Amino acid sequence: MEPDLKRIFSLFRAEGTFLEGKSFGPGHIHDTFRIITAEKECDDYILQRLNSNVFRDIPSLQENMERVTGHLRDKIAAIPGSDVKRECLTLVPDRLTGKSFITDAEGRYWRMFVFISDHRSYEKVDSAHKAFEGGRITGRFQALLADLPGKPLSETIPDFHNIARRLETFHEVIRRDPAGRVASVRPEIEEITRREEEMKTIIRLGAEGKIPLRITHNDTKFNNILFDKNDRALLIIDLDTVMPGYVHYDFGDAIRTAANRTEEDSEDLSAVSMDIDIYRAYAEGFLSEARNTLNATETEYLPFAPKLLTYIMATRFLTDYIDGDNYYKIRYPLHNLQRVRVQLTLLRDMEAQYEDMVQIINNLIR
Ligand code: ADP
Ligand code: GN1
Ligand code: MG
Repeated sequence: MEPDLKRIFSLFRAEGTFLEGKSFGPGHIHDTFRIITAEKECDDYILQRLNSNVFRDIPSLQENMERVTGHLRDKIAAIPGSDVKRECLTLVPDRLTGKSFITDAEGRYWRMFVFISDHRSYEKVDSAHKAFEGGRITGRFQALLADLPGKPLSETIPDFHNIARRLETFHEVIRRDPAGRVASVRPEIEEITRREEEMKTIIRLGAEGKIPLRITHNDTKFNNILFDKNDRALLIIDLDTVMPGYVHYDFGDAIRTAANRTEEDSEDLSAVSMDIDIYRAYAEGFLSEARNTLNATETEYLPFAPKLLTYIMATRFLTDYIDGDNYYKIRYPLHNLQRVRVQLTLLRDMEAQYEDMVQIINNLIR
């Protein structure tokens, strides 16, 4: 049944009259709607019905979100010339309780943000300038959250980027083969399994105490960065997975998406490759903000991060395909498998360019 957006909107402490609500954006996880208000001077809003299959504890997730947006708001407000309303997400409270979410009659959770007007977002990146800007805003995000006070953030999805755990799940679903698809994806399974040990490098360094857990975004896919009309990066959105993690997760996922010459689900595998100029520009922007917070081992392993995140996504998409497509939204039956093939193609290309990737970071930190 279609949700009654007008009624749900009325439960939040928003300004303006509901004019229209429609599906919005490219997200794979929540149901996202843009609410347009009747008055020109009032903001529009983003209303989201949250995916509680993916996020099992929405109250804890929203508590993270309130702490993170509150901290960012205070710090950004202190930067001369900043525009807090456009450089930070604004949660709209429930009219009755003041909480940052509501539940509907079916027990589904909803939340609302002020819509960042007149923004741009990109699935792929066609200029070094946009890449630098994306890197800068993600590096700044990391630096601004380094002094978040209080207890550690909740793990909204436990072991989200823990590749050892992801691989356990992967092998478990292969054993069950619930949709009878394993026989048709043997080459892809082999590509994953032969890289398993190499891909545990980052968690191994963490366990050895060589790299620290930080507050990371964990979903720095390029379309989660919003730009203004002059292509200056405003902010990074989609804060559901902000939680303790390694810096490599943020750098890696951004390169995976920004430096790929085509979309994550491109039908044309020959178009998939990593643009090293985009990698360089993103790294430059990222390090311009984050380099002083990183230790030598963290920077040394930055070039490895894009390979890891591309591999993690290949593993997750393939797990979901074998499982019968229960996690990611798909638009056609082989959609997840196409995503797997794109990620594996991209990974092979990163491997081919790895020496250059290392050299670029070495030059930037010299
Ligand atoms: P998902 O986890 O499903 O990707 P997001 O939180 O990223 O959900 O939101 C989905 C899309 O909605 C984004 O890609 C973006 O286009 C849009 N969006 C989300 N929040 C805002 C906002 N405050 N202002 C403008 N657009 C937004
Ligand atoms: C999901 O929410 P969205 O669409 O930005 C996923 C990410 C993946 C991405 C792949 C909570 O991100 O981990 O990298 O799809 N988010 C979650 O497109 O699983
Ligand atoms: Mg998103």
